[in-house]
Amino acid sequence: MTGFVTRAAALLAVPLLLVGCSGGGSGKDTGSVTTTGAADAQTATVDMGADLKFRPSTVLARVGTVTLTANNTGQVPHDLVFDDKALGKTGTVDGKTSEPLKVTFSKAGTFTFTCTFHSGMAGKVVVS
Ligand SMILES: [Cu+2]
Repeated sequence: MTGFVTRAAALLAVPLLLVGCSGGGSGKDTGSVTTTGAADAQTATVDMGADLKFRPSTVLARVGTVTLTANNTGQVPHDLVFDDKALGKTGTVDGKTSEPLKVTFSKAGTFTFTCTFHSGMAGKVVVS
């Protein structure tokens, strides 16, 4: 009577490598810029032009405070409004003017913004 029951431990090794590589597709993508300056005094400029796009459409930032300069290079008014209202928004930025928007990011994540004047005019701040 030598009954050995061997139970193989099921090793569920399923590496899920989700490689986030969004290779284009969106016509709104106009590249990225990385903020400069100390964490609590980062700066970056986002242009808003006649093509109704934010340029660049992605700002790479660190946790901290960023002064985003919304710079209207065109003639028609734009604004920059975060979807998360707590992050803030500019007023109307008339043609050939700019307005600074100071935003504090307390955690990492992707924070999207739009122009309320132009449907589809959008960008994001990626905080790491
Ligand atoms: Cu606009």
